This record gives sequence, structure tokens and C-alpha cells, in this order.
Amino acid sequence: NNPQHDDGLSVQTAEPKIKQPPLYRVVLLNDDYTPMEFVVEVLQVFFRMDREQATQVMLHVHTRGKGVCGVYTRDVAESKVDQVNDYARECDHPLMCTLEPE
Ligand code: TYC
Repeated sequence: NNPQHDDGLSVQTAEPKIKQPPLYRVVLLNDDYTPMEFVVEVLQVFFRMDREQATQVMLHVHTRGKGVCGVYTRDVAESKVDQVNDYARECDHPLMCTLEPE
């Protein structure tokens, strides 16, 4: 909309045009085989958690089936998911990470 050439078809508003980017939760899924210690390491390395927080999140996933590792913009969330899944596969663990819209 150009206020100098108002065609009368739209309404001008004074709102600042600040759009928040959509956010995504990076979610870790439980499985029966990945060692607890490996999950704690993943949370520390890829999600910058300290050992205490990483252990809490790991135990939450272990008992509840899934848990949030962090909330990021789309590109960052997708990159975290890929890094975790690639690393788990390299280490021959079935650990799975996915992404959910906030
Ligand atoms: N359930 C696994 C075990 O008993 C531990 C585990 C926790 C696996 C979290 C995956 O995302 C996970 N060894």
C-alpha cells in the first residue's frame, strides 16, 4: 500500500509492520535401546544444556515418551533435527528427533 496513491480499496493503518517468524519445537522421542548417557550427551552438545538439565529432559522423555529440547525458527530447528538424527545414526542408536510447530 502506497499512501501517496491511495486507490481507496484498502485501509491505511499506523501499525508497525513487525512480523514474528513462526517457531518450532524440537522434540526428542523415547525408544527402548538408546543409552541414557548418549541422550544426555546429545542434549548437552546440540542444545547447550548443562548436565543436570540434560538429565532431567532425558528422564522426562524416558518416562513420558517425548520431550521438548528447544524452540527455534524453522531453519535452526530443522538443522538441529538433522544434526541429532545424523549423529545418532552414525553411532548406531535408534534415537529420533522431530520438529513440531509451536
Ligand atoms: N529409554 C531409553 C533407555 O531406557 C533411554 C532414552 C531416553 C532413549 C530418551 C531415548 O529420547 C530418549 N535406555
